[in-house]
Amino acid sequence: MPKTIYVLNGPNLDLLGTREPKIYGRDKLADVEKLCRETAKRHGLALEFRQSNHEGEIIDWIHEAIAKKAAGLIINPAGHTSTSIAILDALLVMKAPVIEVHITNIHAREQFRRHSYISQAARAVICGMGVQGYALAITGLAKMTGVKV
Ligand code: DHK
Repeated sequence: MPKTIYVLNGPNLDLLGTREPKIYGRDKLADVEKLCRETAKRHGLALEFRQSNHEGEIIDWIHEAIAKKAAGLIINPAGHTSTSIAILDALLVMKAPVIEVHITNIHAREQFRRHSYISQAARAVICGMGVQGYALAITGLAKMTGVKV
C-alpha cells in the first residue's frame, strides 16, 4: 500500500489562473493538481488533493488526514495564513510532517501577509517559488517519510 499525503488549498485558490495573474501566475488549480499527481507518483506516494473556501472544511480534512494516518500534509492556507488559530490547532495534532506552501513570496508583499500562524506547525515553509513550490514540498515530504526519491 503506498503512503498517502494530503495537499490542501485554502480560499480563492480555486480561481488560480484568472485571479491576479501578474501575482499568482497563469496556472490553474487543475494544473497544480496535475503537477502534484505527477510528482507524488514519481515518489510512490498516493495523493489526496483538495481545495476549500471554508475554514471548517479544511479543519475536517486535517482531522481526516490524522485519522487515516497520512504520511504528511502540504497546506497552502491562503487567506487563513495570518488569521487561523483553528487551522494551526488542528495541524498541531498531526504527528506526520506538515509543509506550508505559498505561491508568492509573502515576505515581499503587504505587511499583513507576512505573519503566519500556520508556520508554528510546519516542518518547512516554501514561498515564492510559484506553483513549483508544491512539487518541491512533495519531494521534501518524500525524503522526510523515507520513500524512494
Ligand atoms: C495565497 C493567498 O490566497 C494569499 O491570501 C496569501 C498565498 C498568499 C500564496 O502566495 O499562495 O497571502
